[in-house]
Amino acid sequence: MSEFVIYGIPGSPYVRAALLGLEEKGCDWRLHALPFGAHKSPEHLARHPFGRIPVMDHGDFRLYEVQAILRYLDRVVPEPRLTPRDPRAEARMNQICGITDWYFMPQVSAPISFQRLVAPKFGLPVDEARLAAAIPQAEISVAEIGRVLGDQQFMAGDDLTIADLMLAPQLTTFAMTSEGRTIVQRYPNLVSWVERMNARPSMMATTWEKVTEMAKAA
Ligand SMILES: N[C@@H](CCC(=O)N[C@@H](CS)C(=O)NCC(=O)O)C(=O)O
Repeated sequence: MSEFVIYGIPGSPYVRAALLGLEEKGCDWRLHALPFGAHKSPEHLARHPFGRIPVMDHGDFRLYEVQAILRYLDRVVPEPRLTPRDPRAEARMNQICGITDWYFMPQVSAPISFQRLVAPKFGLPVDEARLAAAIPQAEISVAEIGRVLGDQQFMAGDDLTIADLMLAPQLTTFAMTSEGRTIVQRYPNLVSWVERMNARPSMMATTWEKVTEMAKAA
């Protein structure tokens, strides 16, 4: 099987979600690291006209959008399976993927986690007013994710699925911020899920530090 190549910037939660899928499947992959801001360069816009990361190459097949990447990966590398067979569990997986893309990313990760953890690393100003205004929506997102998780081990049941891989880079990072820690701690089931996810070899292999080291070594 051809190697998978991921174009992205170390630290991006969407890049990490793609890498998690590759790690969970035990695939050979390589990061084509881009410097901060290079996702808007003509070279990258030729790969991804919307100027986002990641982009994946698998042989002569190029794909962007992390849900599409993870679903493709689950088809071409069937084991371990990351999509439930049960229709309702699959629907829950899809629901969490949608919540991650439509609510958690724009309403929690961008206004809170990015400001607290990413902006300072790149010398960007922190917009405290935007951050404070995002707290009520963050509380809704976290409460709803906690409700969906219930007493299951993973977001769509007792097996790891694409939903966990989509959400983990964002929710575990949010839980590292002071605001996120306070909110997540209200839900012991989510605290356990965060610990369970952080303990997975795939998560440990794709921390910001590890991916930055890989980018430097490439
Ligand atoms: N729906 C896209 C979202 C990707 C995304 O938003 N990636 C962020 C990095 S985590 C990005 O490229 N941000 C650059 C920007 O918003 O200009 C996907 O699944 O790939």
